[in-house]
Amino acid sequence: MEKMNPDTALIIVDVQYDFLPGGALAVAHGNQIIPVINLIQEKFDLVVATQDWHPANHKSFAANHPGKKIGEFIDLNGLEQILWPVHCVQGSQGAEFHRDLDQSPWTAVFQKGKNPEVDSYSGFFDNARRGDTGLGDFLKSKDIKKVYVCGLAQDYCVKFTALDAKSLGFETILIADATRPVNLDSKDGDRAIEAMKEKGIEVLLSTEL
Ligand code: VGL
Ligand code: ZN
Repeated sequence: MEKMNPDTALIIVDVQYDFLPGGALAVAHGNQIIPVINLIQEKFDLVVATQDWHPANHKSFAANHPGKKIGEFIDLNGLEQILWPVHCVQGSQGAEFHRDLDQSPWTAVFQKGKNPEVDSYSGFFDNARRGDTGLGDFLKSKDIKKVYVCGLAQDYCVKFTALDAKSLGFETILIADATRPVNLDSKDGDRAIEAMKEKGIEVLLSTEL
């Protein structure tokens, strides 16, 4: 398989059991992206992954707000926060990467969502843009100019990772068939694609790489 230019990296977002069918915050058909990612990984010299990695007391969990339900919105330290089911708790099976996903090409894993006071959809920064996972500096240290983004979920962590990559100056491409939306609203996946395109993110299929 022909390799991409060495200034190019693949970012695999949150392909963890809790986001896959049967998981706590399952993305419908999320498992279908695994063989696609395994195939395209071989084209990249640099592959990194992100991992949603919450402490059990994370304030994005409805269970940590007595009387509140999943899907309700709260104010969390000045940011609007949707309440999620308990997911990707540090050390739990649900936080592990799916066993069928080939991790052997990965150079690094960037964990996010560790601060219980703020959610962290992007693999670069938390939602308040205070905490930094180090992913941006890592990519720059490797002279990466262009990033391809895939994984879960298209309308949350993939979208915000791609938007932050673009805002940091990386040429950014979404691999549309290597991501799936959680679609709390049935249009969220499509809206996420539009929001990314609007910011200059290119959308391609894995077959076009
Ligand atoms: C995600 C909701 C909460 C994601 C993570 O990976 O898209 N979504 N935490
Ligand atoms: Zn999360």
